[in-house]
Amino acid sequence: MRTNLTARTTGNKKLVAWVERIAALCGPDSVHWCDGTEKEKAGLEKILVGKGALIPLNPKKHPGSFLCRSNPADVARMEHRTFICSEKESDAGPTNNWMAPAEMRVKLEVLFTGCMKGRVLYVVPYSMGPVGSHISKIGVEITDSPYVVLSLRITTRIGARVLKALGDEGAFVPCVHSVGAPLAAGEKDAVWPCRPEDVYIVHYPESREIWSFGSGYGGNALLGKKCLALRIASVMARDEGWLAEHMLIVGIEDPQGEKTYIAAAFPSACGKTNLAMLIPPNGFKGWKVFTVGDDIAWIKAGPDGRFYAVNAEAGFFGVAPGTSPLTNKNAIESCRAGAIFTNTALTDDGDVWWEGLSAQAPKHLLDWMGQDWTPDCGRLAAHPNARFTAPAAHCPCIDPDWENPKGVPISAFVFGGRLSKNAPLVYQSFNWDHGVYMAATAGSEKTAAADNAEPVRYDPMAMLPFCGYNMGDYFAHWLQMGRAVPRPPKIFRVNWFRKDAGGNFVWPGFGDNLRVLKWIVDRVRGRVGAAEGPLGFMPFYEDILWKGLAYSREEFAAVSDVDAGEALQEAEGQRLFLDTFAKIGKLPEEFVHEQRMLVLRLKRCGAKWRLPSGCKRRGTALARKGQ
Ligand code: O2Y
Ligand code: MN
Repeated sequence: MRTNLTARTTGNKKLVAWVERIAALCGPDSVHWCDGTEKEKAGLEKILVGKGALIPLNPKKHPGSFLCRSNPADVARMEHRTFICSEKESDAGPTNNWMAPAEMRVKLEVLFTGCMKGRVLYVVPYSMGPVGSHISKIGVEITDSPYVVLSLRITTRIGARVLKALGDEGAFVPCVHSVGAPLAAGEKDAVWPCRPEDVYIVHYPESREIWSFGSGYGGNALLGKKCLALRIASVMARDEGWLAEHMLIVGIEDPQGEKTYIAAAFPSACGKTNLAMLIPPNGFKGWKVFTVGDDIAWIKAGPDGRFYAVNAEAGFFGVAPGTSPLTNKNAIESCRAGAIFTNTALTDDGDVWWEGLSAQAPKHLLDWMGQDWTPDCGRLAAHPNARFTAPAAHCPCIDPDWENPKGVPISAFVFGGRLSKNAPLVYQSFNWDHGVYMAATAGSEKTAAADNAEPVRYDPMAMLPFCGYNMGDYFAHWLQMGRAVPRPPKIFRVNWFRKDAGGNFVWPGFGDNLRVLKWIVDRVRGRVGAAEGPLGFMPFYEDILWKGLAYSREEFAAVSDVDAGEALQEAEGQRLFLDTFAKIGKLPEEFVHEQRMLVLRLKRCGAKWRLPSGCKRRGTALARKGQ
């Protein structure tokens, strides 16, 4: 077997022995240790362009960028094929797929034997978090997909500098990935090799290993992202006393130059990347918003007792459809150069296009499957999960401290979802435990709900598909984390998606969400008071900066008022959801208490809780309530 470097490239004996073992199992034609250089990148691009897997885009529109079309059966994360193989089933918990590790290892041994025949085995050392940061971790992904190598090169830090940071004795998370399509001698390769019928995304939390077979797409194959940075890291975080969260990190700077960092968790389809790159609305002269990360935050207590967060990633893997210069100019700019687009459409002049990019679709395109497409053909041009992979460093609003190895200090945690009824625009928890309860009962309405029986898909901390251990223990870990530091961040819930009886959104969203974030900043800085509602502390109309937006007191009431009957029904939904954990003895007692208090407050507040009028003069509300 050929290898481009001798094992002496790294003195890490464990790493070398592991690579040799996996190479012997998978039987590739050669082994390539990735150094992360431009030369290596150019070589991989040449291979992929040569076989038609990457289409170079018009260099005037997107210099150094490519379009890639996946197999139509391999277009998204596959939760039903994702497993947490802990020794005990109870350690995976009721929200994960589990299989006994010994049983899974037998299955994988069969699948991986000879699976890289005819291919190159790439060894990709990568760092999640800034190289060398005390919050960062090193992973090494073995993959037979050059597309994965190029994508990891954007979304993480790879190569020689990572091997150097690893050193001879450093620990790494071993990640094995194969598209599962060995090639017989002389056999022509598929443009997107994969084996969708045999996909396995497997995590062994005790030995901290990841194995992925059969898919080349996104979270299934870029193992640093959901697999390491969330599922395995959540286990590490539990054991080591930190938090690995599905959160964006955003810095808000006021006109005086004072910056406040917020970490926010949302389930998919809630505009997380848009919030991370928000452009201040009219009326916010002098305000600036900076992006630290759009998807994954690793958070540790600092020496001053505050929580500090790093973005675990180095790039964005954002949903393309719906992203436009109007909805997210910064994302569009981030992927202008050096980007990989997957499953978007291709214009006749070598540009990419997707639904929502422009008001008018081009007259002719090649769709995400390479078929001729016209606006009247009745098909989508881009796949709904089409993605752009772009370096975070290209984001015009990237925070100057986004690679600070110390992380950035977090003042508030925000949890959201997509809820059309009753859930208010914003409220703050009464205390840490109440905030953790609010986070654990966040969720989104099921998009295709056929009935009203269970309209909310609860997604605690937006971690349902990503928590690598029993979610009941995860709740306890969160409760404990707040006690471990003297000044834990304040906790808020938001909902941008409330609708009126006619089905229209009652909050403008996008840049105007800064009005809510500003209130959050004012709360954590002790500048404004709040009304004590049944769900939490709520903003007075007077304490929101309305400049540049005509939004009446009545309209604000329509996003803030709480219908007690509906909220009690929702509380019952929460109780039923949490009962899953109560039944296995994993529901924290604090949650039972919070649940009781919530019901009690709702029963005492009358049929409808209405936001009281605050004081006309700014800041005086502080003296009234909530401090
Ligand atoms: O379909 C995929 O593989 C991507 S899923 C994803 C990608 C970027 C950020 N977040 C997510 C997610 O599912 O939360
Ligand atoms: Mn995500």
